[in-house]
Amino acid sequence: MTIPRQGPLQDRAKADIAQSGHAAARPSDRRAAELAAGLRRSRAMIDPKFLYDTQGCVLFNAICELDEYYPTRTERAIFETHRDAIVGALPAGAQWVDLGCGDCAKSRGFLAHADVRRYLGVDIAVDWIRAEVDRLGRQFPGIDCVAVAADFAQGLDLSDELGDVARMPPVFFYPGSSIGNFPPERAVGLLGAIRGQTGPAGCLLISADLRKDPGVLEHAYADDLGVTAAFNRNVLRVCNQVLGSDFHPECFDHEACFDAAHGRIEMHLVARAPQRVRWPGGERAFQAGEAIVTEYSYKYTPAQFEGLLAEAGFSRCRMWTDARGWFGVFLAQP
Ligand code: AVI
Repeated sequence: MTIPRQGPLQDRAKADIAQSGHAAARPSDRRAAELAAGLRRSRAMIDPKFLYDTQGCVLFNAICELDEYYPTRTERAIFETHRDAIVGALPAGAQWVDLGCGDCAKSRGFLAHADVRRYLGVDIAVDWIRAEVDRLGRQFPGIDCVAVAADFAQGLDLSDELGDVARMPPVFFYPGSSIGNFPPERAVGLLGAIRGQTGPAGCLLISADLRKDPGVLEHAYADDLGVTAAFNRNVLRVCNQVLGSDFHPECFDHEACFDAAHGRIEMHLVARAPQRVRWPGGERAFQAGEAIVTEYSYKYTPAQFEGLLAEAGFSRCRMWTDARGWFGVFLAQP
């Protein structure tokens, strides 16, 4: 199973999977308390990390195959079309730092062509990825492949693992446009932490989803088959498991709308009729039409994203995109 790149969201689901091979059956009080706090807010919220239990990850993988969900295949096409130019811009003798590496699939195409001496697969679910990193090591015997446990959504410090970055410049790799699931100020924090570890010759290869017609965006997050709706509603099932609530997922409609003021897709679950949801120690009434916010996905213009990279301390930036200019792969350098 492939889990989406770690954003502000999937870290705990990965930890559960790392520990038990499936989402935890008896989640911690902390998770329950976090869910209850979000549901009590005047605008109810469920943190998007709860979207990614085992079933949520399977549904996310299905989303990536949908006609409407262009990011995955567009990024793949950009990588394939511009592989030589991207590889040509990378430092020689690099250490490849795959942030939220999962099954390492996206790195493989680069490792076959770039001058890489070391591969660091970074993920919170280190037990889960170790087998994948070992497999990568067998495929590329000339590259020293290492799995590193880090919850980089909470802060990134790989200085011990990276060693002398002037001698072996790091190429940080963060594909999948997961940076868009962070609010911009948190995105700058993560990008700044990466910049603080590039050294003089390292760089960051990162993808971001770009602004486009809101109709295209909304369709990508509300597909005709209803896969994204199932993915979104599944979070109420997770909520019932973790919090012990009595949500009826079928009583909520999936909604995805583009908020132009914030430049983000918002995923909502909208109550179909007035209803009351109870859990041990709490309850929440929903009026018909009242929404729970479950995820933000920020979309940037190239200039806006370059601005974030500049704010984080990167002074040079190149972008590769597709013919429609829907998706951007950025190479940021000190
Ligand atoms: C993981 N992340 C980049 C996806 C996105 O597009 O923001 C999550 C997603 N949510 C609904 N569809 C996909």
